[in-house]
Amino acid sequence: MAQTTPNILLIYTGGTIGMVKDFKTGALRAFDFKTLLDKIPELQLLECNIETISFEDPIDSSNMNPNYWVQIAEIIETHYNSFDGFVILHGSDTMSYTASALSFMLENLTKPVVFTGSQLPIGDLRTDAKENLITSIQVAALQSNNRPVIQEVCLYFEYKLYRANRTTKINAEHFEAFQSPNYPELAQSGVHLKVNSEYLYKADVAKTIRVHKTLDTNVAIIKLFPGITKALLQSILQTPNLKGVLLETYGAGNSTTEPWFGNLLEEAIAKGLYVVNITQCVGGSVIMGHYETSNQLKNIGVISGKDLTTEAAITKLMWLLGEKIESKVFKTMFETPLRGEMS
Ligand code: ASN
Repeated sequence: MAQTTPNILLIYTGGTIGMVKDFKTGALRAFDFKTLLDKIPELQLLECNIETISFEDPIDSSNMNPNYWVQIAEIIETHYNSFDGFVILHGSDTMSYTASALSFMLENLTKPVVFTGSQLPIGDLRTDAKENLITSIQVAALQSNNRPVIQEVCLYFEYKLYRANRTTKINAEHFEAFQSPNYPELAQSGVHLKVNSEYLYKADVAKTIRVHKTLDTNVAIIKLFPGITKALLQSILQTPNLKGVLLETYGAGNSTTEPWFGNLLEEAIAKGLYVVNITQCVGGSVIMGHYETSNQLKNIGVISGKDLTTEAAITKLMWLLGEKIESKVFKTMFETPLRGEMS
């Protein structure tokens, strides 16, 4: 079968990657993405057609929020049939949150959506932006029998391609800023681009894409620490309209067994609050009931977040709440892998 040239849409949302240094003043300023191909001539060597769309006001990703996630999802939805792959340029700080959210929002995705960014601006002499950008485009353009090789939301950074909803930012300075602690890399970039096909998400190509745009932000993350007070937990649980809580527990999902702690959670769950148990550990999984210190959580109906990252857990919670999933199936649905986000 003759190979057609892939069409790639590059969506610029902001972040360090899109900045250039003004060599006279030394100041960093946003880059005009319309002239991207002139500024990075190497892109013309890639065997694909590239078009770009930029947020009107690019943002530092610390200002990201679900309204912007919907904006990105809508850009992909509008252009879904005209492009073979999408590359999203995003600040690294909250990239794992946005990319995890998009993995849930884009149901039946059969094309690559590759998030990337950089630690140094694209105009910096020692920048990591060029390699990240060029390889991300190559990954998005990979085809086999005129079908995209990657059919999921992923994140490319410093020579590694990860499943997006398995990633977390682990370093504020190193070029290797991300990690996927509980799932293997999807590809490595060296002299060759090595795709680990056995770990790729197997999309059902017969289904059509469905874009979900309602996210409920009435959620909270409570990180346990030795000495956490009843007053603190009580005040968080009394937040008006609170519908879901991520409890960041110790180790394999363990918490204090002081009665006030379990009682407050039990009361809140009885009133309809969803409480999800995820671990503070970078790697590994929650196994409620493994220790006595997690038995009470299991018995009062706490949901197991298993080996979800915080980023995937909070966005899955916002999304399932937004979908208004019935309470009797909410726990089962949360505990089921829906986009390869949990083991
Ligand atoms: N603060 C920047 C951002 O997340 C950091 C970066 O992109 N490296 O937008």
